[in-house]
Amino acid sequence: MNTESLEKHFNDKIEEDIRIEPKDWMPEKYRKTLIRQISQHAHSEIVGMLPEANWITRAPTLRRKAAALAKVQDEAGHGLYLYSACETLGVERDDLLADLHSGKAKYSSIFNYPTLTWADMGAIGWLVDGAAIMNQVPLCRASYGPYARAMVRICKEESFHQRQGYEIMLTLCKGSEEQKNMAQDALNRWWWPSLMMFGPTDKDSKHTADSMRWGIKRFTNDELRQKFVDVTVPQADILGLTVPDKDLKWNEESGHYDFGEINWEEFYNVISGNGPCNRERLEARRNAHDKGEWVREAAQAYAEKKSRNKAA
Ligand code: FAQ
Repeated sequence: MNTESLEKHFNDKIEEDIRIEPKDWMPEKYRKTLIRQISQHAHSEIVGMLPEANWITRAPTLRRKAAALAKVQDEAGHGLYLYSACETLGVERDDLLADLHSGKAKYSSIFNYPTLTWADMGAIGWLVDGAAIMNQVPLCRASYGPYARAMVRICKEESFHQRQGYEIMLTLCKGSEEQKNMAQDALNRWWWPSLMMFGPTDKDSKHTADSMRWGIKRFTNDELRQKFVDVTVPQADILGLTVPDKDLKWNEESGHYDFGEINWEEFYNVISGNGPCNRERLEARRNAHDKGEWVREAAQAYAEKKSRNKAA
């Protein structure tokens, strides 16, 4: 088949919602977009372990400690499924990691904010995992098979994380005045960065049009952000907390909440490497990678020995 008919075959499959698989022909731009999005997503899961890992040793009870440990381990697993999905597109994991460690590759803006109190564990689960699920459930229907399949399992685990985060918030809000204030303070600090997770406005998004056409993204950044606000505001009401947005108002006509303007200058500052914790996060990742070298070498030596024994 020539390029034109290969392209037609690809477009027909997209049109009919038939999954694209690793060995299928795909346009170079589609492949590059997937590598960019999936690797950024994988890096986000791996860097996303750091803010919460900060609280494992200080969790208030054994039950909370066990849940925090399990959550952080889940995130490591998500990163690994996503790196594997990305490798099916013909890239090497070492190269992807090198791009993360050099600061070339992006990861979610949200993980560049500090976790100052235990209530931040609740706010991250409730808001950050909540935003992640809103964005990721539609990715279970992404046109690229390995990505969509990885997302199914990830979403199941993220929804558990969201619920345990909300339960932490609920416990704090039913506790002492000091605990409730801690919960409000965490909401104040995490609300706007959570809205930024959905990316630039549709007007400013570079990749949305192509990604929607190819069935990678099923909703635009603004559509998902609006859905998140609509489901999360009533959850804040149940907690008895105030969303830190003076312009937030139910709009009878549209059937959605109107909300205030996001600080886009802050967003672009964070994604260009100048957020409150960017340097600290990259430093921690580089250190962990260097310290893990002996583990990778041992695993490699073991795999080589096994295959030699098999061949003998
Ligand atoms: N942070 O043209 P668009 C999690 C970049 S959840 C940093 O709109 P696109 C779970 C974007 O990459 C978090 N960069 O791009 C968890 C592009 O840069 P480039 C991860 C951002 O791809 C929970 C440029 O701005 N989730 O980890 C952000 O169409 C709790 C222009 O943007 C995913 O990655 C941002 N917030 O839409 C773990 C989901 N937003 O490459 C631990 C999959 C945009 O041109 C604890 N990804 N940029 O230089 C997506 O759905 C999309 O990639 C979007 C961005 C929606 C993030």
